[in-house]
Amino acid sequence: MFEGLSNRLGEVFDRLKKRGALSESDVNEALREVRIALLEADVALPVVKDFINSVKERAIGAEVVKSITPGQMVVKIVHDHLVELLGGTVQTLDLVAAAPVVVMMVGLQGSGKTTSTAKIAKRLAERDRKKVLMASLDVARPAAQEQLAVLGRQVSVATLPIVAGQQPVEIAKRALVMAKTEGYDVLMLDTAGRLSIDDALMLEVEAVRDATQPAETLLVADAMTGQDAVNTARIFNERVGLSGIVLTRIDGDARGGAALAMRSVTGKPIKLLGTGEKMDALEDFHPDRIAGRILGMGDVVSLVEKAVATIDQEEAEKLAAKMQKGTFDLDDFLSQLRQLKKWAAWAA
Ligand SMILES: Nc1nc2c(ncn2[C@@H]2O[C@H](COP(=O)(O)OP(=O)(O)O)[C@@H](O)[C@H]2O)c(=O)[nH]1
Ligand SMILES: [Mg+2]
Repeated sequence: MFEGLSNRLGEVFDRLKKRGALSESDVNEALREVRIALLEADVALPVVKDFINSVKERAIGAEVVKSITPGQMVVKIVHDHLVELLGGTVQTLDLVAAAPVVVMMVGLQGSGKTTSTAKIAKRLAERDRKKVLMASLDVARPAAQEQLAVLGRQVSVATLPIVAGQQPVEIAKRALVMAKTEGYDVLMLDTAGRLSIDDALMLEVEAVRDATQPAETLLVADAMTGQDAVNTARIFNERVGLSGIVLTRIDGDARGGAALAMRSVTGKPIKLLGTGEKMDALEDFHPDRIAGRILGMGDVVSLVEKAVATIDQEEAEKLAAKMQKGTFDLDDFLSQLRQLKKWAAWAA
């Protein structure tokens, strides 16, 4: 995914890179293209507006470091804002709680809940050496519980024995008892989905939540469904309260908009990506890598970072020399303050 956006922005920035100085109208022109690209990538309009406005604020009148072009500077500013929009840093599962730690998986039917449950369980068991129990609460589809049991055998993770006729909350409570008495570290609950959001689904998920107090409530959303996935995330977050999002099928040709909008619409981080049907097709969500992929310009970004670091280093050395000679004056002090302000702005 993300290729359309990357190509589109590539053309814009190629044009900018050929220019020496960057006027306000250049910035506006570039950002008009960015705006269209983001909308075409299926990013919600309010998200796009906020993004463009904050980039504009920084781009116009931003000091252009010597040895790079204004266009490269704009690329870096757009990149940094994309990273922010995507959540800043990697957010991992937070399983610091009394065992058994409950992880509840929610989402629409077919979004990849059962698959992701098994993938996460496999990773926790193999990489983090956790003792994991999985339980399917999906009584709506006849073979759903058996599907999880099959995956459990495949990844060597225990599943709760199936008792015919039990309802989701009963199953969840039984799973919790088994997890406690048999010393499991993590209990993963794979809830039932629906084709679309309805009240019965929400009530069921709320009841399971209240009965098990999950440390993590992860929404599993299909990236291919674009704006619908964003709406699903918003509603689940309002009704159930999410701690994170697992975005699946990013191996498909989905537009990147869902990933971009998810975070700002729900305020909740994307924690994991589903990258295929295999049990190890699971990745951490790295905002900087995704932003790099969207822009397709990682080389420019690192070039600017190096240029900024070099300038800062030169300035610092000059000042150090002055201080040694005792010629450090108020102007120097001011330039130090400016430097600090600049760093603060980059870091913000
Ligand atoms: N290509 C791809 N397929 C996926 C991914 N995650 C799940 N699937 C497939 O999507 C289908 C539905 O997944 P499932 O876990 O049963 O969805 P559930 O109804 O939410 O439990 C299955 O055929 C999975 O193999 C993914 O990240 N990439
Ligand atoms: Mg399922």
